[in-house]
Amino acid sequence: MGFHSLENIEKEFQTFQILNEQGEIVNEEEKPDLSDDELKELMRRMVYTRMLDQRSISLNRQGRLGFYAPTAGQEASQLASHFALEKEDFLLPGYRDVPQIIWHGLPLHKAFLFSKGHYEGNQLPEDLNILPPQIIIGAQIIQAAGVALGLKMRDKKAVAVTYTGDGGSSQGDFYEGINFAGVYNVPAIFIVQNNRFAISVPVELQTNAKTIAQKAVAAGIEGIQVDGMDPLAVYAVTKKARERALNGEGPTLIETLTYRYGPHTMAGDDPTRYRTEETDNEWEKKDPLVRFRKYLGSKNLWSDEEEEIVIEQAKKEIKEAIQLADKAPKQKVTDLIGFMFEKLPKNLEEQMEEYKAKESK
Ligand SMILES: Cc1ncc(C[n+]2csc(CCOP(=O)(O)OP(=O)(O)O)c2C)c(N)n1
Ligand SMILES: [Mg+2]
Repeated sequence: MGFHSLENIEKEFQTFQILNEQGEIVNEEEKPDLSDDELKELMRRMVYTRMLDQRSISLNRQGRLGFYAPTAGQEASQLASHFALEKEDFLLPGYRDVPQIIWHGLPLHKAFLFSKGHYEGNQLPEDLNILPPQIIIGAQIIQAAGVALGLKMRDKKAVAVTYTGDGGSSQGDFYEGINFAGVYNVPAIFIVQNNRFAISVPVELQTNAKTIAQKAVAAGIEGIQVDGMDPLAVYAVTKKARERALNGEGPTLIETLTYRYGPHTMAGDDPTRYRTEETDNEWEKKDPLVRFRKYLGSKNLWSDEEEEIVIEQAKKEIKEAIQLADKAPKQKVTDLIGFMFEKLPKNLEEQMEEYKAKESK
């Protein structure tokens, strides 16, 4: 009667890997065609971003940053996928995906202003194809389908790429978004970073699906599960998904198996209450930086000295950016209202007058 097809489908979704935990190539055939300089650049970005994460956490603790969702552990998932994209591609990030938009071109001080809840943090350079990080879980999936449809209708050689988490893939918006992306055969890439938890809820408690990648089947689109701690594998699948999209072959759902070492956000959750030290250790052994360092080391492409230079540069730039963010003018309600509309509706006109009077005191 065909009732056992689920098992067959699940078998199709094996984790794709190129570089194992020891930094050895285990899948020569699929190894991406990256030059030595490109390999080093990807390593540089991961090291820089790990430092940015550490500094952001301490700046948050000092009260100099506001909202912050830690990223350590997810560097391959975030940066190797982004490394496969081009400037003309549109990014629709979630709140944890600030590194990707920084590497797409968002000035660091703007990222800090976003964290501080300052409106200048969401005023983006015109030529930068990004949307602000989405806080509503899953909402960016539908928007990505829409942006991709727009790209298709305008005949642009670009893709829309969105990121969400395992939790995000349980939202209605997720299914609606991938469904319509499939219907309209749009150039979209949906990246689900499965870090195994939605705040404290383990993935097993929010979906009965064995993989998130297999959710693509119901939408009639391609899906693949990849080792999200393996920079080469993440790069290769994203690159391929982009090529497919540009060839008119439609959207791809990529599930990256990854882990966040830190808390969900800096707002006070305590991971020790929902994760064991054992699991943390198990994932830290898979670390993308350690793995890539070993790989590049074996090719004589990376040294401690080079790493130190990147760390020092990151520290310097972070310091300058936070100083610049601190100098941003105090936010005014009149500006906030003013930015939103070319012509104010009646109720806001009244509020504008009220706040003009207050601010002039
Ligand atoms: C629609 C909606 N519901 C609930 C929340 C509260 N919330 C914020 S983050 C989060 C967990 C999301 O987990 P996941 O998608 O796995 O992403 P991760 O934080 O692990 O990167 C929840 C439930 C929200 N922001 N939006
Ligand atoms: Mg998650």
